[in-house]
Amino acid sequence: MQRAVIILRAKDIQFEVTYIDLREKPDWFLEISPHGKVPVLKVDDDVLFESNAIAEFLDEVVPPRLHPEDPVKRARNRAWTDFTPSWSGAFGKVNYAKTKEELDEALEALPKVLDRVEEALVVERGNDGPFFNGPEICLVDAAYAPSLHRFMMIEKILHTGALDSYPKIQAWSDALLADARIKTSVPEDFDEAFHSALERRETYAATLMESAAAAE
Ligand SMILES: N[C@@H](CCC(=O)N[C@@H](CS)C(=O)NCC(=O)O)C(=O)O
Repeated sequence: MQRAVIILRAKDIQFEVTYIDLREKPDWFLEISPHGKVPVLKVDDDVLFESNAIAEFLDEVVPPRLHPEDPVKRARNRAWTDFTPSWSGAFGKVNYAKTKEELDEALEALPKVLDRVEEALVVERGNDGPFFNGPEICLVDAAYAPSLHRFMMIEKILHTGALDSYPKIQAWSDALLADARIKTSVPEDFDEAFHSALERRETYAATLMESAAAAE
């Protein structure tokens, strides 16, 4: 959902957003979402689903173009967007680890994705950024920002230092999270909702949050 909202904001498109309680999906949502998943985008009477399809649609119909004009660069951007399930899966294992052991295991696996993206930021870009392709935000930024956003929140609790040896990713993350289009891509109660999800999922991060609160 956040990724679609970032793109809508980057293109200054007027929209209304309805957040869905995924534990209690309303019937009207299940009727329009073929896989019962978010996001879906309703455009007049048409319903689009799957983040990649929605992103590509928005980029085709509303300027400014967020994809590179060069077809080779565009294909490589698409390839890096296709890598996001591996990327967000690896971060998800850190965020939602239930025990210290699970956390350590997840942190040990994280360099597998971090190494590849750090290298991509060096090799693909050839400039100082701050975004994936350079000075302008692009669809790859919109795809990676949600995981970085959640991880930086987790980092305030876990202090893993996982990005310390990845200066390009750290700088990219800083630029993304400082950007108004990304800052305003989540609901106002996002921090609270994320922390509640950590508690509900009985994560290791939630136990640290509880200990910190008890010590205050
Ligand atoms: N491949 C889909 C994945 C969407 C997806 O997994 N959405 C999650 C939330 S991030 C969801 O709706 N989960 C609810 C469920 O699976 O029941 C996309 O990129 O749009």
